[in-house]
Amino acid sequence: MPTPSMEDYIEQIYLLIDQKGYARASDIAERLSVHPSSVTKMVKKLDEKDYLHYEKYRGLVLTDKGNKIGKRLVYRHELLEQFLELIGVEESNVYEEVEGIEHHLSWDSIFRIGDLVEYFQEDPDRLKQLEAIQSRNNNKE
Ligand SMILES: [Mn+2]
Repeated sequence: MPTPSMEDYIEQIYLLIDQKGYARASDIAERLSVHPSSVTKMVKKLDEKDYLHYEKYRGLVLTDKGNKIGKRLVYRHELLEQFLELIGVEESNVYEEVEGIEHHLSWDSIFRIGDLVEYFQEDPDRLKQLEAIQSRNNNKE
């Protein structure tokens, strides 16, 4: 199991390769707001654990194992964003909040939240009922 910090790196490397076709150390450093030397260190660690390797012309390449986990981490992040937005969390806070909680939930909880998102998406009336409760509670605050 990757540590939370390893998860952040795998997630960003997966996204960079998906979006740009490659993941440069400087891009990874920027996205994670870390020093490039930290990236070098972590890349070495991820290589040792067989999540990725470095190829001369392609740069960083995720292994099958790294790719599989990367995909799941991106799904988890996107699901949690969707969930917080759905329940009405202030949009400008959503990204940071997800970064804070994503590593601390079990996959069981993630999939159960997935069920709940589906529950609300399946029938817009359910969301209206939730919104009615929220405006009632807001009036009390
Ligand atoms: Mn994330």
